[in-house]
Amino acid sequence: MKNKQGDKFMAKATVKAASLQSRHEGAVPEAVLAPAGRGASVRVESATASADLEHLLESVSGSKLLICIRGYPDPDNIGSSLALQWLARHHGIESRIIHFEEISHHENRALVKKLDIELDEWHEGFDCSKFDYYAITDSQTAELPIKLPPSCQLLVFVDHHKPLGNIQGKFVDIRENSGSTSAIFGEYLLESPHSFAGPSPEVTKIATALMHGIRSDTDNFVNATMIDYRASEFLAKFVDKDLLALISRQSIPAKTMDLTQIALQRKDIRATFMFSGVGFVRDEDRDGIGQCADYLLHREGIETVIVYGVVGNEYIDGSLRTKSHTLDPDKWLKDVFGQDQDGSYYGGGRKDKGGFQIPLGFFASCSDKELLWILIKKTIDELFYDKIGVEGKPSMDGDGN
Ligand SMILES: [Mn+2]
Repeated sequence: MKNKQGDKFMAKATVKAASLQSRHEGAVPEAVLAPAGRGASVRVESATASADLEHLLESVSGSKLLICIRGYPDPDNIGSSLALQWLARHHGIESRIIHFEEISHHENRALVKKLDIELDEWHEGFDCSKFDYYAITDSQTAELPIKLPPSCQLLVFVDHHKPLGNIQGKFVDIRENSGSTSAIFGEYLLESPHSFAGPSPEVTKIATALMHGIRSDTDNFVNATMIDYRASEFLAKFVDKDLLALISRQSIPAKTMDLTQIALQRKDIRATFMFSGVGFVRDEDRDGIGQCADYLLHREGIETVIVYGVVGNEYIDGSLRTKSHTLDPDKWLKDVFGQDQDGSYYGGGRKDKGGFQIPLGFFASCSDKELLWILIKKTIDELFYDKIGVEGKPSMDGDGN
């Protein structure tokens, strides 16, 4: 019965979104609507989005929702998940937030600990069968690393990246013109008839998490858009400023510092590009790769930095950071690495950052790690050199190890 109601909602939302599109000249993001037809997902836009979400949640009142954090938990997906949990609860929907990867970044561990956020880490014994629906926020795809029961359907999908493939959910709101998913959820809360207002410890917790999400995804508002500003203006009233400062001013872990030193030693500068292969990195230090790239981008004359390494002896993980006005990280990484056999891209990104992951597969069992790294580094570097049109000679700067 619930599904039937959900389908009804979908038809309504299609009509709403279509009428909106004609009203908003110039301000409509590229893909407001997915192609109509059987099973087509609905992409809604601001102004109806929050009302549509409220209607949908009301239509499945009494159900159980699994809110999934795809990839590594970060401020944007944690804040968004908390906000969705709050909205769902006001419609009598019980939910759990689950993540599949470890919380590896020290700031994110501080966020969860200081705000006392309840997240479940996936484990074999986790019972998915009781959930009627699932939701995904802040992710480019709706694929999960686990199999949910076939009856469990995608209820809510909200994101601000370029989507990978067609997302089929009952409510899909993808806004590439937002700097963060947290801002989109800030808008839902602002427009919610359930009055998101303090003072209450829960409102403070959610607002602080969302504000941290917006700040961290927009590089402290440098890349913020109107959606981020509007949400921040609203959330600021409820934020615990001391706590926010505490969460975002954590010291850099020694491991990240070490990794940055290695990245500097192994830097390979080609025109305005800096590449650095840091070798084998422990799984829990994986976020250090992105932090290294952030740091190296400060170097004068460098516009784009790519740091990569082998994480957990399982896959090659890389982070791209750029301040170039012309380089599109998403397109650049997709051009360099292409797709796997299933048609999924190895890399992607947005505005000023991107990343890639390439499984080592069979080669993970190679006993000579030194040799394996030489092979990996040569292969990756040649792809980069080819892309930017330089020969694979030793660089003028750095030893290029
Ligand atoms: Mn995000």
